Amino acid sequence: MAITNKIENFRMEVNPAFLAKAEALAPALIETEIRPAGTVELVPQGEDFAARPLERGFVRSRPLGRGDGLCLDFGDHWVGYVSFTLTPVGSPPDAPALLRLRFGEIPYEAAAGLSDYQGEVSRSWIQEELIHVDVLPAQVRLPRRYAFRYLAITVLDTSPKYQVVVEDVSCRAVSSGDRSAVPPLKTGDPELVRLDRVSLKTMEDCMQLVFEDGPKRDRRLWIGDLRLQALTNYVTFRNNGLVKRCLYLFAALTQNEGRVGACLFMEPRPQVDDTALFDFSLFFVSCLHDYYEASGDRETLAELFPTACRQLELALRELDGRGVVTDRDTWWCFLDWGDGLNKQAGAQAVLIYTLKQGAAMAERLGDGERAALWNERAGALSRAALEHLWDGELGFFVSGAGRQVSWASQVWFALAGVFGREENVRLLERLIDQNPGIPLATPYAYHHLIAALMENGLTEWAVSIMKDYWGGMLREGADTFWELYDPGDRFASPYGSRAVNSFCHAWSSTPAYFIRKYLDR
Ligand code: RAM
Repeated sequence: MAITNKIENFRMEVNPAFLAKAEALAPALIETEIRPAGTVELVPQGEDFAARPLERGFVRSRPLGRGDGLCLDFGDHWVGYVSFTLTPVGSPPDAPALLRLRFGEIPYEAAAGLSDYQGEVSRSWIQEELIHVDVLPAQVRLPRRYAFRYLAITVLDTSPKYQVVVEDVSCRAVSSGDRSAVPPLKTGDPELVRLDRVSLKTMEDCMQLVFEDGPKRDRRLWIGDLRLQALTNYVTFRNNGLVKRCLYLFAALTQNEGRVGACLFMEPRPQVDDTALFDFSLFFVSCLHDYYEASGDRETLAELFPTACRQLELALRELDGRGVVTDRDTWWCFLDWGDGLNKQAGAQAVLIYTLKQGAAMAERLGDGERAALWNERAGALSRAALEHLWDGELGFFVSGAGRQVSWASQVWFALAGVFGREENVRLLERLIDQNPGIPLATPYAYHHLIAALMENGLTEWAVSIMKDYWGGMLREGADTFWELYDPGDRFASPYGSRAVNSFCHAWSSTPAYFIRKYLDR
């Protein structure tokens, strides 16, 4: 299925006053100069590569001629701008130097680069450059921002008469996440400490002028990702201004009829993409609800509440005669990247979940009429779900014409609170016990499983799954958490190639949220 759901006759609706508020909240980027920690050798391991340490520290390379190279290790994941000096040795340079640079968040990317790329999303995301340096010595300043730990430099050619030395390599790392704002952890559990540390690094590298989803790809503001980043932010970096800015951006730049788009681009000017996703538009409601709960900022709540209500109204238009969200066979709702996942049941649950949040916000604003309306709709949708999507014999919610049973549907219904706690617990226990149908594919979807378990008091399971799943990435050497992790398949990708997966993806940083919200005592 094409990863696009372009809305028809798309046009952007702009609210200049909201846009101005968002612009006024643009954060300053904190810059840190990072030097390579050493050099590594990229060693093949089956189809994958590992980084084997060579030398610690790096000052300058030996003279490099045609076909020579080295791989620098910056010691951790960074997002920033790289520069280095290229000095000729031998005869006066009688030809340009031609270099190939491969940046990698993981060793595989630094080793494979563009070669053999067969994926579905653009190969232009792969961080590989060919550069000519005409005049030597030269200070090379790369104009692009990279997300990486490894930099493999290969000299494709100099000339038989001279070689080059690479020296003074530096990365100007950027982030709007201020580490000094992060409260210290209390727990002494070493696994939780590690999960928290890597979550923070993931968050930090995704905190730029907005909350980016991933600094390698797509480098933009997706609202589904924002929701989880914001939750983590409230208990870590505590940059509420950045969340507020993102909320105003989404409200300022909507699609036709005031629909909040799935994502925004910030350059060359802020604009909404033409992709619409049912759950993502509704997550404006959640983001605003959670922002108010964390900040108590009533002025923002009052100003943006109409945008939230608009998302609920638009979603309610999608109900069929039974009060169930109409299924479609396009990429109309996200939920997860699971292969063949049917979205109908999950979408229904997200709508119930956000209607309840809409009602809670209306109550906070003293708008009893609206609160009653959204509560009434949540009740009607819950009854319709129990009548048409709940299969009592199976003990699971089913989705779509094929009555598909998936983890995502059960998890979202547990979060939507259609049942009381006891029944929720039984549903989640049955789910884990029977392991039916379509599994969860991404840390984003696992977040919702952990949230459902935590909220229903199944803390031990929540912790054990979190340690197992996110811990699995750590055991595979993750410096930051990944967009997609399948413990059984390192090469899994929703995009047809792992080379374009993001290995620093903010939606995966929620262990810090769970640890700090539920476990840090
Ligand atoms: C991908 C990104 C992003 C996600 C969307 C739905 O492009 O991984 O994080 O929100 O899909």
